[in-house]
Amino acid sequence: MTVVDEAAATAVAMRFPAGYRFGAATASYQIEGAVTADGRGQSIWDTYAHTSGRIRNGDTGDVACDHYHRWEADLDLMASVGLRAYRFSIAWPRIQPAGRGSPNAAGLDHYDRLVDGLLARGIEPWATLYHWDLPQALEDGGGWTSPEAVERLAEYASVVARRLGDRVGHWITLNEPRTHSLMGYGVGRHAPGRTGWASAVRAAHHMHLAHAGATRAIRASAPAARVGVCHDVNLVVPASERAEDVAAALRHDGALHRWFLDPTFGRGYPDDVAAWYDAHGFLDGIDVDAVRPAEPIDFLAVNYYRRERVVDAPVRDGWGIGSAVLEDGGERSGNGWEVWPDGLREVLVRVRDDYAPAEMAITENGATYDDPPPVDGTVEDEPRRSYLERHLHALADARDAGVPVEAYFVWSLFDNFEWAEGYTKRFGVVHVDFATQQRTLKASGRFYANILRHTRG
Ligand code: GCO
Repeated sequence: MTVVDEAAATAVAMRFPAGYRFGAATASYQIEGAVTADGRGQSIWDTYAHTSGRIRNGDTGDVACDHYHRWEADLDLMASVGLRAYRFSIAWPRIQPAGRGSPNAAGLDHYDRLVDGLLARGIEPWATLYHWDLPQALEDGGGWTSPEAVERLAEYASVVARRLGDRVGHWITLNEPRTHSLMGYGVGRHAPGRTGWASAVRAAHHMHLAHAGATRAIRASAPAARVGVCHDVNLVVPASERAEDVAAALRHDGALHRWFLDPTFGRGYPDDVAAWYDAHGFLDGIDVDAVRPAEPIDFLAVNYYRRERVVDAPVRDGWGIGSAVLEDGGERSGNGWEVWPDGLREVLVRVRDDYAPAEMAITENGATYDDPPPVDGTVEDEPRRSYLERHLHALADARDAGVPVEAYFVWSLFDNFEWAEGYTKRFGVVHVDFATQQRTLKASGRFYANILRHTRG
């Protein structure tokens, strides 16, 4: 740690109370590997990744970070960084290999040990029930476009909560239903690779209902649990003052954010987007009122990465909502996302003003960069360190403005399987050599550890 880094870490740390919940996040398919171990069933990501042409370089999550086997050493690493909380996801096909019925004991045992291992190291477990690895058997029956998925998620939730609910205090039902529905069931760039805006809207509809059912199921088994759902919220702004761009930005924000946030807070779907969808036939066969009786949440989990500058764009073949995001200009991270630290504050303030959640958490925030290779036991990833520093100041600004954001999780702990990008995009504060499985703390990770040291409770 250089003198400059030390001063920067102290400057961040002094803006947070002692013991503030600083953590890191991961997701099962992105890190676990061991896809056939101990009775795990197949997920839509196994199928998708093994379909030629889908993933960059033909990468798959077959091995990933091999975390399923290395979890103990990985927990030691988390403890050495000083993490106070860890957000992980549970692989549904390890628990119910075919997506239904009696659980696979070995799968439950794995997460049981993981949770105990976290608690033994003083790290608070935050469990995401579903981070996109749907059992393939359910997809074969229609996946998220079928109402069957709603019932299945509730059954799975109750199995898991019965086993872990006595020790896991924070539950996130779904990770980013927006991304999962649009990318997986709309543009086909994620598993299961289905296309059509109507199928995405239908999938999202069932995710809303499934979140409510899973929330009830968790509470029935773990009455003290705090339950939330995770939405990704970018800062959306019109790229110009032209009325067309302003209107496009409103539609864009409506389809990507309000379509998800409004039902979460019991408001049903937003009228403007519903009218657009209706006019395009995207709501055929959907009972829009079914999402109105929302299940209250204890906290809202928000993933924040970037700003989107939106322009008006033509709708082709009934596809989309007539918006496009500018792909150049401004500061960009390694996958082209615009880096806009103050957007973290703006998004939190906006969500607080519009929806007034009792509590919030940033459950993902981070960036990919073309890191240099490890040298002398470290990776000099100054751009990521700086990203982290600036976003943590924005988080402190939001807290200073009275936003009740009680935890922060960096995405991600490890370099991992970045979905369609395979292993080409590294998001970790820990470098992973995928040939040797060697872990190396990056400069950003040292910086984070230093902040954690200075905020020790
Ligand atoms: C997400 C995903 C992560 C991604 C990250 C970077 O929730 O979008 O949770 O799995 O890896 O966002 O793209």
